[in-house]
Amino acid sequence: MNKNPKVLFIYPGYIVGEQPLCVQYLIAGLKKIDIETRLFHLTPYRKRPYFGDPHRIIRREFMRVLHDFQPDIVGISTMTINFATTREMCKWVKDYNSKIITILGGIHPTIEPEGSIKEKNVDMICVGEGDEAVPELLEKMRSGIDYTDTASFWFKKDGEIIRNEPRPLVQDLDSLPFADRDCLESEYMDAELFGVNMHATRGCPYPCTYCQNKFLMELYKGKGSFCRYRSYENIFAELDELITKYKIKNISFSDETFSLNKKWLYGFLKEYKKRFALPFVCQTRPDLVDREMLQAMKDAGCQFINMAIESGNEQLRKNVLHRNISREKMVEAFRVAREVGIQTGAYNIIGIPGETIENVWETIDINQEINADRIFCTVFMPFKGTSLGEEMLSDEKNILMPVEDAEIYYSTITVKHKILTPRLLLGYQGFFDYYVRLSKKFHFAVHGLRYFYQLLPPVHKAGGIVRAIREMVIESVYHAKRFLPTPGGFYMKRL
Ligand code: B12
Ligand code: SF4
Repeated sequence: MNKNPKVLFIYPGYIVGEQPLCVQYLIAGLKKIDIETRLFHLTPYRKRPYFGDPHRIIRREFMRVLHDFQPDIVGISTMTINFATTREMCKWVKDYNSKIITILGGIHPTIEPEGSIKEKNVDMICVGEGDEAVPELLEKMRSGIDYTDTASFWFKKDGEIIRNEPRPLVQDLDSLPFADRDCLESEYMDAELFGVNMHATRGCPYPCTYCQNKFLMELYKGKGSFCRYRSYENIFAELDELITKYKIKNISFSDETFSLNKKWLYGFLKEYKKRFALPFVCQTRPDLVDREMLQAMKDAGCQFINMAIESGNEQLRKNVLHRNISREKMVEAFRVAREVGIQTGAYNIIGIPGETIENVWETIDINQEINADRIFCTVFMPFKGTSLGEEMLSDEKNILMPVEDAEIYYSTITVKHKILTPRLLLGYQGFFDYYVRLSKKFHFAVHGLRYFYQLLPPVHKAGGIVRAIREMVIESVYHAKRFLPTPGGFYMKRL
Protein backbone atom coordinates (compact mmCIF):
# COMPACT_ATOMS: atom_id res chain seq x y z
CA MET A 1 0.00 0.00 0.00
CA ASN A 2 1.09 3.52 -0.89
CA LYS A 3 2.54 5.39 2.14
CA ASN A 4 0.07 8.17 1.40
CA PRO A 5 -3.07 6.33 0.33
CA LYS A 6 -5.72 8.35 -1.46
CA VAL A 7 -9.40 7.64 -0.91
CA LEU A 8 -12.12 8.34 -3.44
CA PHE A 9 -15.61 8.26 -1.93
CA ILE A 10 -18.68 7.68 -4.04
CA TYR A 11 -22.16 8.73 -3.00
CA PRO A 12 -24.66 7.18 -5.41
CA GLY A 13 -27.64 9.21 -4.20
CA TYR A 14 -30.67 10.17 -6.21
CA ILE A 15 -32.04 13.38 -4.70
CA VAL A 16 -30.65 16.43 -6.47
CA GLY A 17 -28.89 18.71 -3.99
CA GLU A 18 -28.66 15.97 -1.36
CA GLN A 19 -25.78 16.30 1.06
CA PRO A 20 -24.24 12.96 2.06
CA LEU A 21 -23.42 13.75 5.67
CA CYS A 22 -22.38 10.14 6.27
CA VAL A 23 -19.48 10.49 3.85
CA GLN A 24 -18.79 14.10 4.82
CA TYR A 25 -18.09 12.86 8.37
CA LEU A 26 -15.70 10.23 7.07
CA ILE A 27 -13.87 12.73 4.87
CA ALA A 28 -13.49 15.09 7.86
CA GLY A 29 -12.06 12.22 9.94
CA LEU A 30 -9.55 11.31 7.24
CA LYS A 31 -8.50 14.91 6.66
CA LYS A 32 -7.57 15.06 10.35
CA ILE A 33 -4.98 12.35 9.77
CA ASP A 34 -3.81 13.89 6.49
CA ILE A 35 -5.33 11.41 4.10
CA GLU A 36 -6.15 12.85 0.71
CA THR A 37 -9.77 12.31 -0.25
CA ARG A 38 -12.20 13.19 -2.99
CA LEU A 39 -15.95 12.79 -3.36
CA PHE A 40 -17.68 11.63 -6.50
CA HIS A 41 -21.28 12.59 -5.92
CA LEU A 42 -23.79 11.15 -8.35
CA THR A 43 -26.75 13.37 -7.74
CA PRO A 44 -25.51 16.26 -9.91
CA TYR A 45 -25.93 13.87 -12.85
CA ARG A 46 -29.50 13.14 -11.84
CA LYS A 47 -30.65 16.53 -13.08
CA ARG A 48 -31.84 14.48 -15.94
CA PRO A 49 -30.96 15.90 -19.32
CA TYR A 50 -33.81 15.16 -21.67
CA PHE A 51 -31.20 14.10 -24.16
CA GLY A 52 -28.28 11.89 -23.33
CA ASP A 53 -28.01 8.77 -21.24
CA PRO A 54 -27.25 9.70 -17.59
CA HIS A 55 -25.70 6.29 -17.04
CA ARG A 56 -23.18 6.86 -19.79
CA ILE A 57 -22.48 10.38 -18.56
CA ILE A 58 -21.87 9.09 -15.02
CA ARG A 59 -19.49 6.41 -16.32
CA ARG A 60 -17.57 8.90 -18.42
CA GLU A 61 -17.24 11.42 -15.57
CA PHE A 62 -16.33 8.73 -13.07
CA MET A 63 -13.59 7.29 -15.29
CA ARG A 64 -12.24 10.79 -15.70
CA VAL A 65 -12.09 11.26 -11.89
CA LEU A 66 -10.48 7.82 -11.42
CA HIS A 67 -7.88 8.70 -13.99
CA ASP A 68 -7.14 12.17 -12.54
CA PHE A 69 -7.16 11.24 -8.87
CA GLN A 70 -5.56 7.76 -9.04
CA PRO A 71 -7.05 6.54 -5.74
CA ASP A 72 -5.69 3.59 -3.77
CA ILE A 73 -9.09 3.03 -2.22
CA VAL A 74 -12.62 3.61 -3.47
CA GLY A 75 -15.25 3.75 -0.70
CA ILE A 76 -18.93 3.69 -1.63
CA SER A 77 -21.79 4.66 0.68
CA THR A 78 -24.61 2.31 -0.17
CA MET A 79 -28.33 2.26 0.46
CA THR A 80 -30.24 -0.77 -0.76
CA ILE A 81 -31.89 1.25 -3.53
CA ASN A 82 -28.53 2.03 -5.08
CA PHE A 83 -26.83 -1.30 -4.56
CA ALA A 84 -27.05 -2.17 -8.26
CA THR A 85 -25.25 1.08 -9.13
CA THR A 86 -22.70 0.36 -6.42
CA ARG A 87 -22.03 -3.10 -7.78
CA GLU A 88 -21.54 -1.73 -11.25
CA MET A 89 -19.21 1.03 -10.10
CA CYS A 90 -17.06 -1.51 -8.24
CA LYS A 91 -16.70 -3.33 -11.54
CA TRP A 92 -15.68 -0.13 -13.33
CA VAL A 93 -13.02 0.38 -10.64
CA LYS A 94 -11.65 -3.15 -10.88
CA ASP A 95 -11.68 -3.10 -14.68
CA TYR A 96 -9.69 0.10 -14.54
CA ASN A 97 -7.16 -1.12 -11.99
CA SER A 98 -7.67 -4.32 -10.03
CA LYS A 99 -5.23 -3.14 -7.33
CA ILE A 100 -7.59 -0.40 -6.14
CA ILE A 101 -9.27 -1.55 -2.91
CA THR A 102 -13.06 -1.28 -2.92
CA ILE A 103 -14.90 -0.73 0.37
CA LEU A 104 -18.64 -0.54 0.91
CA GLY A 105 -20.21 1.23 3.88
CA GLY A 106 -23.61 2.65 4.81
CA ILE A 107 -26.95 1.13 5.68
CA HIS A 108 -26.92 -1.65 3.06
CA PRO A 109 -23.72 -3.47 4.07
CA THR A 110 -24.76 -2.90 7.68
CA ILE A 111 -28.01 -4.81 7.31
CA GLU A 112 -26.90 -7.18 4.57
CA PRO A 113 -23.19 -7.81 5.26
CA GLU A 114 -23.03 -11.36 3.88
CA GLY A 115 -24.53 -10.42 0.52
CA SER A 116 -22.37 -7.30 0.30
CA ILE A 117 -18.99 -8.88 1.04
CA LYS A 118 -19.68 -11.74 -1.35
CA GLU A 119 -19.87 -9.35 -4.27
CA LYS A 120 -17.07 -10.21 -6.68
CA ASN A 121 -15.57 -6.74 -6.95
CA VAL A 122 -15.88 -5.78 -3.28
CA ASP A 123 -12.81 -6.18 -1.06
CA MET A 124 -14.09 -4.95 2.31
CA ILE A 125 -17.24 -3.70 3.99
CA CYS A 126 -17.86 -1.51 7.02
CA VAL A 127 -20.70 -2.67 9.28
CA GLY A 128 -22.20 0.27 11.19
CA GLU A 129 -20.66 3.63 11.98
CA GLY A 130 -17.39 4.38 10.27
CA ASP A 131 -16.25 7.52 12.11
CA GLU A 132 -13.66 5.70 14.20
CA ALA A 133 -13.29 2.57 12.09
CA VAL A 134 -12.22 4.26 8.85
CA PRO A 135 -9.34 6.37 10.25
CA GLU A 136 -8.08 3.34 12.21
CA LEU A 137 -8.07 1.23 9.06
CA LEU A 138 -6.21 3.89 7.08
CA GLU A 139 -3.64 4.42 9.84
CA LYS A 140 -2.91 0.70 9.82
CA MET A 141 -2.78 0.54 6.05
CA ARG A 142 -0.27 3.33 5.71
CA SER A 143 1.91 1.93 8.50
CA GLY A 144 1.98 -1.36 6.65
CA ILE A 145 0.67 -3.41 9.61
CA ASP A 146 -2.02 -6.08 9.42
CA TYR A 147 -5.37 -4.34 9.32
CA THR A 148 -7.67 -7.33 9.07
CA ASP A 149 -8.46 -7.20 12.80
CA THR A 150 -10.01 -3.70 12.54
CA ALA A 151 -13.34 -3.73 14.39
CA SER A 152 -16.46 -3.03 12.26
CA PHE A 153 -14.75 -4.19 9.04
CA TRP A 154 -15.21 -7.43 7.17
CA PHE A 155 -12.43 -8.50 4.81
CA LYS A 156 -11.74 -11.07 2.13
CA LYS A 157 -8.44 -12.82 2.75
CA ASP A 158 -7.10 -15.95 1.03
CA GLY A 159 -10.57 -17.05 -0.02
CA GLU A 160 -11.93 -16.62 3.53
CA ILE A 161 -14.10 -13.89 5.00
CA ILE A 162 -12.91 -12.22 8.18
CA ARG A 163 -15.85 -10.86 10.12
CA ASN A 164 -14.93 -8.39 12.88
CA GLU A 165 -17.55 -7.29 15.41
CA PRO A 166 -18.98 -3.77 15.04
CA ARG A 167 -17.35 -1.44 17.53
CA PRO A 168 -19.47 0.44 20.11
CA LEU A 169 -21.42 3.46 18.91
CA VAL A 170 -19.66 6.80 19.21
CA GLN A 171 -21.07 7.99 22.53
CA ASP A 172 -19.58 11.45 22.59
CA LEU A 173 -20.74 13.01 19.34
CA ASP A 174 -18.77 16.14 20.24
CA SER A 175 -15.59 14.13 19.74
CA LEU A 176 -16.32 13.92 16.00
CA PRO A 177 -14.94 16.50 13.60
CA PHE A 178 -17.53 18.67 11.87
CA ALA A 179 -18.81 17.16 8.62
CA ASP A 180 -16.61 18.28 5.74
CA ARG A 181 -18.28 20.81 3.44
CA ASP A 182 -15.37 21.55 1.12
CA CYS A 183 -15.93 18.27 -0.71
CA LEU A 184 -19.17 19.72 -2.12
CA GLU A 185 -19.66 22.46 -4.69
CA SER A 186 -20.60 25.84 -3.24
CA GLU A 187 -24.17 25.53 -4.58
CA TYR A 188 -24.89 22.89 -1.90
CA MET A 189 -24.44 25.58 0.73
CA ASP A 190 -27.54 27.21 -0.70
CA ALA A 191 -29.47 24.09 -1.64
CA GLU A 192 -33.04 24.55 -2.81
CA LEU A 193 -35.36 25.42 0.05
CA PHE A 194 -33.57 23.76 2.91
CA GLY A 195 -29.98 25.01 2.93
CA VAL A 196 -27.09 23.16 4.50
CA ASN A 197 -27.73 19.86 6.27
CA MET A 198 -26.47 19.10 9.72
CA HIS A 199 -26.97 16.42 12.40
CA ALA A 200 -27.53 17.50 15.99
CA THR A 201 -28.36 14.00 17.23
CA ARG A 202 -28.11 10.37 16.14
CA GLY A 203 -30.61 7.57 16.58
CA CYS A 204 -34.38 7.11 16.86
CA PRO A 205 -35.88 4.56 19.28
CA TYR A 206 -39.31 3.83 17.75
CA PRO A 207 -40.42 0.40 16.54
CA CYS A 208 -41.82 1.36 13.10
CA THR A 209 -41.96 -1.83 11.06
CA TYR A 210 -40.80 -0.26 7.77
CA CYS A 211 -37.70 1.43 9.21
CA GLN A 212 -34.31 -0.04 9.96
CA ASN A 213 -33.80 1.62 13.30
CA LYS A 214 -35.16 -1.36 15.22
CA PHE A 215 -32.57 -3.56 13.52
CA LEU A 216 -29.81 -1.05 14.28
CA MET A 217 -30.83 -0.98 17.95
CA GLU A 218 -30.47 -4.79 18.06
CA LEU A 219 -27.12 -4.65 16.26
CA TYR A 220 -25.80 -2.19 18.80
CA LYS A 221 -27.31 -3.81 21.91
CA GLY A 222 -24.75 -3.48 24.71
CA LYS A 223 -22.66 -1.11 22.60
CA GLY A 224 -23.76 2.19 24.12
CA SER A 225 -26.83 4.44 23.97
CA PHE A 226 -28.53 4.42 20.61
CA CYS A 227 -29.96 7.94 20.88
CA ARG A 228 -27.21 10.49 21.30
CA TYR A 229 -27.08 14.27 21.41
CA ARG A 230 -24.40 16.77 20.63
CA SER A 231 -23.80 19.55 23.14
CA TYR A 232 -25.23 22.95 22.23
CA GLU A 233 -21.76 24.47 22.21
CA ASN A 234 -20.51 21.90 19.73
CA ILE A 235 -23.46 22.49 17.38
CA PHE A 236 -23.08 26.25 17.69
CA ALA A 237 -19.37 26.11 16.92
CA GLU A 238 -20.20 24.26 13.69
CA LEU A 239 -22.90 26.82 12.88
CA ASP A 240 -20.46 29.69 13.50
CA GLU A 241 -18.07 28.07 11.05
CA LEU A 242 -20.81 27.57 8.47
CA ILE A 243 -21.90 31.19 8.77
CA THR A 244 -18.43 32.73 8.58
CA LYS A 245 -16.87 30.38 6.07
CA TYR A 246 -19.80 29.53 3.80
CA LYS A 247 -22.20 32.42 4.47
CA ILE A 248 -25.11 30.04 4.93
CA LYS A 249 -28.59 31.55 5.08
CA ASN A 250 -30.48 28.67 6.67
CA ILE A 251 -29.82 25.28 8.16
CA SER A 252 -31.58 21.95 7.90
CA PHE A 253 -31.32 19.54 10.80
CA SER A 254 -31.73 16.17 9.11
CA ASP A 255 -32.06 14.29 12.39
CA GLU A 256 -34.80 11.69 12.34
CA THR A 257 -36.75 13.00 15.35
CA PHE A 258 -35.52 16.43 16.33
CA SER A 259 -37.93 16.79 19.27
CA LEU A 260 -37.36 13.34 20.77
CA ASN A 261 -35.82 14.70 23.96
CA LYS A 262 -37.94 17.61 25.18
CA LYS A 263 -35.41 18.83 27.74
CA TRP A 264 -32.55 18.82 25.22
CA LEU A 265 -34.74 20.59 22.65
CA TYR A 266 -35.97 23.38 24.93
CA GLY A 267 -32.42 24.06 26.12
CA PHE A 268 -31.23 24.07 22.52
CA LEU A 269 -33.95 26.46 21.35
CA LYS A 270 -33.30 28.89 24.19
CA GLU A 271 -29.59 29.14 23.43
CA TYR A 272 -30.02 29.07 19.64
CA LYS A 273 -32.41 32.00 19.80
CA LYS A 274 -29.92 34.04 21.82
CA ARG A 275 -27.05 33.34 19.43
CA PHE A 276 -28.45 33.03 15.92
CA ALA A 277 -30.92 34.66 13.58
CA LEU A 278 -30.75 31.70 11.25
CA PRO A 279 -33.93 30.08 9.93
CA PHE A 280 -33.94 26.31 10.36
CA VAL A 281 -35.75 23.23 9.12
CA CYS A 282 -36.19 20.00 11.04
CA GLN A 283 -38.26 16.84 11.16
CA THR A 284 -40.01 14.91 13.86
CA ARG A 285 -43.08 12.81 14.69
CA PRO A 286 -46.48 14.50 15.04
CA ASP A 287 -46.91 12.93 18.48
CA LEU A 288 -43.72 14.58 19.69
CA VAL A 289 -44.88 18.19 19.33
CA ASP A 290 -47.41 20.42 21.05
CA ARG A 291 -48.36 24.09 20.83
CA GLU A 292 -45.86 25.26 23.42
CA MET A 293 -43.03 23.42 21.71
CA LEU A 294 -43.96 24.54 18.20
CA GLN A 295 -44.21 28.12 19.40
CA ALA A 296 -40.77 27.85 21.03
CA MET A 297 -39.43 26.39 17.79
CA LYS A 298 -40.94 29.18 15.74
CA ASP A 299 -39.54 31.81 18.13
CA ALA A 300 -36.10 30.30 17.69
CA GLY A 301 -36.30 30.46 13.89
CA CYS A 302 -37.94 27.22 12.77
CA GLN A 303 -39.52 27.91 9.40
CA PHE A 304 -40.31 24.46 8.20
CA ILE A 305 -41.03 21.13 9.84
CA ASN A 306 -41.41 17.73 8.20
CA MET A 307 -43.61 15.14 9.88
CA ALA A 308 -44.79 11.74 8.70
CA ILE A 309 -48.40 10.75 8.30
CA GLU A 310 -47.57 7.55 6.37
CA SER A 311 -51.18 6.33 6.14
CA GLY A 312 -54.62 7.82 6.68
CA ASN A 313 -55.93 4.47 7.89
CA GLU A 314 -55.69 3.95 11.63
CA GLN A 315 -55.50 0.14 11.48
CA LEU A 316 -52.64 0.19 8.99
CA ARG A 317 -50.81 2.78 11.05
CA LYS A 318 -51.29 0.97 14.31
CA ASN A 319 -51.18 -2.70 13.43
CA VAL A 320 -49.05 -2.84 10.31
CA LEU A 321 -46.67 0.12 10.60
CA HIS A 322 -46.59 0.20 14.41
CA ARG A 323 -47.09 3.93 14.45
CA ASN A 324 -49.68 4.42 17.08
CA ILE A 325 -50.54 8.06 16.38
CA SER A 326 -54.18 9.09 16.14
CA ARG A 327 -55.63 11.03 13.22
CA GLU A 328 -56.62 13.82 15.62
CA LYS A 329 -53.06 14.13 16.90
CA MET A 330 -51.65 14.35 13.37
CA VAL A 331 -54.21 16.89 12.17
CA GLU A 332 -53.61 18.97 15.27
CA ALA A 333 -49.81 18.88 14.95
CA PHE A 334 -49.97 20.22 11.39
CA ARG A 335 -52.70 22.75 12.24
CA VAL A 336 -50.82 24.17 15.21
CA ALA A 337 -47.57 24.33 13.25
CA ARG A 338 -49.37 26.43 10.64
CA GLU A 339 -51.01 28.60 13.32
CA VAL A 340 -47.69 29.48 14.91
CA GLY A 341 -46.25 30.22 11.44
CA ILE A 342 -44.18 27.16 10.61
CA GLN A 343 -44.54 25.67 7.13
CA THR A 344 -45.02 21.92 7.01
CA GLY A 345 -44.05 18.90 4.94
CA ALA A 346 -45.94 15.60 5.14
CA TYR A 347 -44.45 12.18 4.36
CA ASN A 348 -46.75 9.41 3.13
CA ILE A 349 -46.44 5.80 2.03
CA ILE A 350 -48.80 3.93 -0.26
CA GLY A 351 -48.70 0.24 -1.17
CA ILE A 352 -48.47 -0.85 2.47
CA PRO A 353 -49.15 -4.61 2.73
CA GLY A 354 -52.89 -5.10 3.18
CA GLU A 355 -53.75 -1.61 1.92
CA THR A 356 -56.86 -1.16 -0.19
CA ILE A 357 -57.74 1.57 -2.65
CA GLU A 358 -60.09 3.00 0.01
CA ASN A 359 -57.10 3.24 2.36
CA VAL A 360 -55.14 5.17 -0.27
CA TRP A 361 -58.06 7.59 -0.45
CA GLU A 362 -58.04 7.86 3.35
CA THR A 363 -54.41 8.98 3.06
CA ILE A 364 -55.34 11.48 0.35
CA ASP A 365 -58.20 12.64 2.54
CA ILE A 366 -56.10 13.32 5.64
CA ASN A 367 -53.58 15.14 3.46
CA GLN A 368 -56.36 17.33 2.11
CA GLU A 369 -57.37 18.19 5.65
CA ILE A 370 -53.80 18.86 6.70
CA ASN A 371 -52.86 20.69 3.48
CA ALA A 372 -49.12 20.70 4.15
CA ASP A 373 -46.88 23.04 2.19
CA ARG A 374 -44.97 20.09 0.80
CA ILE A 375 -46.21 16.58 0.26
CA PHE A 376 -44.04 13.52 -0.19
CA CYS A 377 -45.49 10.19 -1.26
CA THR A 378 -43.45 7.07 -1.87
CA VAL A 379 -44.45 3.46 -2.48
CA PHE A 380 -43.66 0.92 0.24
CA MET A 381 -40.42 -0.97 -0.32
CA PRO A 382 -39.51 -4.14 1.56
CA PHE A 383 -36.12 -3.41 3.14
CA LYS A 384 -34.19 -6.17 4.83
CA GLY A 385 -33.78 -5.50 8.52
CA THR A 386 -37.35 -4.20 8.85
CA SER A 387 -40.03 -6.55 10.15
CA LEU A 388 -42.55 -5.60 7.46
CA GLY A 389 -39.93 -5.87 4.73
CA GLU A 390 -38.71 -9.25 5.96
CA GLU A 391 -42.29 -10.51 6.06
CA MET A 392 -42.72 -9.59 2.41
CA LEU A 393 -39.32 -10.91 1.38
CA SER A 394 -39.98 -14.26 3.05
CA ASP A 395 -42.22 -15.23 0.14
CA GLU A 396 -40.71 -14.59 -3.27
CA LYS A 397 -44.18 -14.50 -4.77
CA ASN A 398 -44.54 -11.07 -3.13
CA ILE A 399 -41.59 -9.59 -4.94
CA LEU A 400 -41.81 -7.93 -8.31
CA MET A 401 -38.21 -6.79 -8.51
CA PRO A 402 -35.35 -6.56 -5.99
CA VAL A 403 -35.14 -3.29 -4.06
CA GLU A 404 -31.45 -3.37 -5.01
CA ASP A 405 -32.45 -2.41 -8.55
CA ALA A 406 -34.95 0.28 -7.55
CA GLU A 407 -32.77 3.29 -7.99
CA ILE A 408 -35.55 5.65 -9.04
CA TYR A 409 -37.16 4.85 -5.76
CA TYR A 410 -40.28 6.97 -6.06
CA SER A 411 -41.54 5.50 -9.31
CA THR A 412 -40.41 1.92 -8.88
CA ILE A 413 -42.84 -0.70 -7.62
CA THR A 414 -41.01 -3.61 -6.05
CA VAL A 415 -43.79 -5.52 -4.25
CA LYS A 416 -46.53 -7.58 -5.84
CA HIS A 417 -49.30 -6.11 -3.77
CA LYS A 418 -52.20 -8.39 -2.93
CA ILE A 419 -54.85 -5.78 -3.75
CA LEU A 420 -53.26 -2.82 -5.53
CA THR A 421 -51.74 -3.44 -8.94
CA PRO A 422 -48.32 -1.96 -9.76
CA ARG A 423 -49.99 0.33 -12.29
CA LEU A 424 -52.44 1.69 -9.72
CA LEU A 425 -49.61 2.33 -7.28
CA LEU A 426 -47.55 4.06 -9.93
CA GLY A 427 -50.52 6.25 -10.85
CA TYR A 428 -51.47 7.18 -7.30
CA GLN A 429 -47.86 7.90 -6.37
CA GLY A 430 -47.39 10.11 -9.42
CA PHE A 431 -50.66 11.99 -8.95
CA PHE A 432 -50.89 11.95 -5.17
CA ASP A 433 -50.24 15.68 -4.81
CA TYR A 434 -52.68 16.45 -7.61
CA TYR A 435 -55.51 14.68 -5.77
CA VAL A 436 -54.60 16.43 -2.54
CA ARG A 437 -54.15 19.91 -3.94
CA LEU A 438 -56.96 20.13 -6.46
CA SER A 439 -60.56 20.40 -5.41
CA LYS A 440 -62.79 17.39 -5.98
CA LYS A 441 -64.37 18.96 -9.04
CA PHE A 442 -61.05 18.60 -10.88
CA HIS A 443 -60.52 14.99 -9.88
CA PHE A 444 -62.12 13.65 -13.04
CA ALA A 445 -59.29 15.31 -15.00
CA VAL A 446 -56.70 13.87 -12.63
CA HIS A 447 -58.26 10.42 -13.03
CA GLY A 448 -57.87 10.79 -16.79
CA LEU A 449 -54.25 11.90 -16.63
CA ARG A 450 -53.46 9.18 -14.14
CA TYR A 451 -55.04 6.60 -16.40
CA PHE A 452 -52.68 7.50 -19.27
CA TYR A 453 -49.72 7.73 -16.89
CA GLN A 454 -50.43 4.21 -15.72
CA LEU A 455 -49.90 2.95 -19.24
CA LEU A 456 -46.16 3.47 -18.68
CA PRO A 457 -44.35 0.14 -18.68
CA PRO A 458 -42.97 -0.99 -15.31
CA VAL A 459 -39.29 -0.15 -14.79
CA HIS A 460 -38.11 -3.74 -15.05
CA LYS A 461 -39.78 -4.12 -18.42
CA ALA A 462 -38.50 -0.86 -19.89
CA GLY A 463 -35.15 -0.69 -21.61
CA GLY A 464 -33.37 1.76 -23.94
CA ILE A 465 -35.52 4.41 -25.53
CA VAL A 466 -38.69 3.19 -23.77
CA ARG A 467 -37.00 3.72 -20.42
CA ALA A 468 -35.80 7.17 -21.42
CA ILE A 469 -39.33 8.17 -22.48
CA ARG A 470 -40.71 6.66 -19.28
CA GLU A 471 -38.36 8.71 -17.15
CA MET A 472 -39.12 11.84 -19.15
CA VAL A 473 -42.86 11.46 -18.51
CA ILE A 474 -42.30 10.73 -14.82
CA GLU A 475 -40.05 13.74 -14.40
CA SER A 476 -42.55 15.97 -16.19
CA VAL A 477 -45.41 14.86 -13.95
CA TYR A 478 -43.14 15.39 -10.97
CA HIS A 479 -42.08 18.89 -12.00
CA ALA A 480 -45.60 19.93 -12.95
CA LYS A 481 -46.49 19.64 -9.24
CA ARG A 482 -44.81 23.00 -8.83
CA PHE A 483 -47.82 24.61 -10.43
CA LEU A 484 -50.32 23.13 -8.01
CA PRO A 485 -51.73 25.52 -5.43
CA THR A 486 -50.09 25.25 -2.03
CA PRO A 487 -50.86 27.09 1.24
CA GLY A 488 -47.89 29.35 0.46
CA GLY A 489 -48.99 30.20 -3.10
CA PHE A 490 -48.35 28.37 -6.33
CA TYR A 491 -44.83 27.38 -5.60
CA MET A 492 -43.00 26.93 -2.33
CA LYS A 493 -41.41 30.14 -1.28
CA ARG A 494 -37.71 29.96 -0.60
CA LEU A 495 -36.95 30.10 3.08
C1 B12 B 1 -30.73 11.52 6.81
C2 B12 B 1 -31.34 10.42 5.95
C3 B12 B 1 -31.64 10.72 4.64
C4 B12 B 1 -31.28 12.06 4.00
C5 B12 B 1 -29.85 12.13 3.53
C6 B12 B 1 -29.13 10.83 3.52
C7 B12 B 1 -27.65 11.01 3.66
N1 B12 B 1 -26.96 10.22 2.94
O1 B12 B 1 -27.14 11.82 4.39
C8 B12 B 1 -32.29 12.14 2.83
C9 B12 B 1 -33.48 12.97 3.29
C10 B12 B 1 -31.81 12.77 1.54
C11 B12 B 1 -32.70 10.68 2.68
C12 B12 B 1 -33.35 10.24 1.59
C13 B12 B 1 -33.74 8.93 1.42
N2 B12 B 1 -33.64 7.94 2.33
CO1 B12 B 1 -32.83 8.14 3.96
N3 B12 B 1 -32.19 8.19 5.76
C14 B12 B 1 -31.61 9.12 6.45
C15 B12 B 1 -31.41 8.63 7.90
C16 B12 B 1 -32.58 9.16 8.72
C17 B12 B 1 -30.12 8.99 8.58
C18 B12 B 1 -28.87 8.68 7.78
C19 B12 B 1 -27.71 9.30 8.45
O2 B12 B 1 -27.21 10.31 8.00
N4 B12 B 1 -27.27 8.73 9.58
C20 B12 B 1 -26.17 9.20 10.36
C21 B12 B 1 -24.86 8.78 9.68
C22 B12 B 1 -23.69 9.29 10.45
O3 B12 B 1 -24.90 7.38 9.66
P1 B12 B 1 -24.88 6.53 8.31
O4 B12 B 1 -25.60 7.22 7.26
O5 B12 B 1 -25.26 5.16 8.61
O6 B12 B 1 -23.30 6.57 7.95
C23 B12 B 1 -22.33 5.95 8.77
C24 B12 B 1 -22.06 4.48 8.42
O7 B12 B 1 -23.08 3.86 7.71
C25 B12 B 1 -20.74 4.50 7.72
N5 B12 B 1 -20.72 4.73 6.28
C26 B12 B 1 -21.59 5.35 5.49
N6 B12 B 1 -21.14 5.38 4.25
C27 B12 B 1 -19.95 4.80 4.22
C28 B12 B 1 -19.05 4.56 3.19
C29 B12 B 1 -17.86 3.90 3.46
C30 B12 B 1 -16.91 3.66 2.36
C31 B12 B 1 -17.56 3.44 4.78
C32 B12 B 1 -16.32 2.70 5.05
C33 B12 B 1 -18.48 3.67 5.82
C34 B12 B 1 -19.65 4.35 5.53
O8 B12 B 1 -20.08 5.60 8.33
C35 B12 B 1 -21.02 6.66 8.49
C36 B12 B 1 -20.57 7.55 9.62
O9 B12 B 1 -20.56 6.85 10.83
C37 B12 B 1 -31.49 7.09 7.69
C38 B12 B 1 -31.93 6.31 8.90
C39 B12 B 1 -30.78 5.61 9.56
N7 B12 B 1 -31.03 5.18 10.76
O10 B12 B 1 -29.70 5.44 9.02
C40 B12 B 1 -32.44 6.98 6.52
C41 B12 B 1 -32.27 5.83 5.55
C42 B12 B 1 -30.81 5.63 5.26
N8 B12 B 1 -32.98 6.30 4.30
C43 B12 B 1 -33.62 5.41 3.74
C44 B12 B 1 -34.38 5.62 2.55
C45 B12 B 1 -35.21 4.46 2.05
C46 B12 B 1 -34.35 6.84 1.91
C47 B12 B 1 -35.13 7.21 0.66
C48 B12 B 1 -35.19 6.18 -0.43
C49 B12 B 1 -36.50 7.59 1.22
C50 B12 B 1 -37.62 7.76 0.33
N9 B12 B 1 -38.32 6.68 0.02
O11 B12 B 1 -37.85 8.84 -0.05
C51 B12 B 1 -34.40 8.47 0.16
C52 B12 B 1 -33.35 8.11 -0.92
C53 B12 B 1 -32.36 9.18 -1.17
C54 B12 B 1 -31.31 8.81 -2.15
N10 B12 B 1 -30.10 8.68 -1.73
O12 B12 B 1 -31.56 8.65 -3.29
C55 B12 B 1 -33.51 4.07 4.41
C56 B12 B 1 -32.52 3.19 3.67
C57 B12 B 1 -33.00 1.80 3.53
C58 B12 B 1 -32.03 1.01 2.70
N11 B12 B 1 -31.76 -0.18 3.15
O13 B12 B 1 -31.55 1.45 1.69
C59 B12 B 1 -33.06 4.49 5.86
C60 B12 B 1 -32.21 3.47 6.58
C61 B12 B 1 -34.35 4.77 6.66
C62 B12 B 1 -35.23 3.54 6.76
N12 B12 B 1 -36.25 3.43 5.99
O14 B12 B 1 -35.02 2.68 7.54
N13 B12 B 1 -32.34 9.94 3.76
S1 SF4 C 1 -40.10 7.46 13.91
FE1 SF4 C 1 -39.22 7.57 11.84
S2 SF4 C 1 -37.01 7.37 12.09
FE2 SF4 C 1 -37.98 6.74 14.00
S3 SF4 C 1 -38.16 4.52 13.84
FE3 SF4 C 1 -40.08 5.38 13.08
S4 SF4 C 1 -39.80 5.66 10.88
FE4 SF4 C 1 -37.78 5.29 11.78
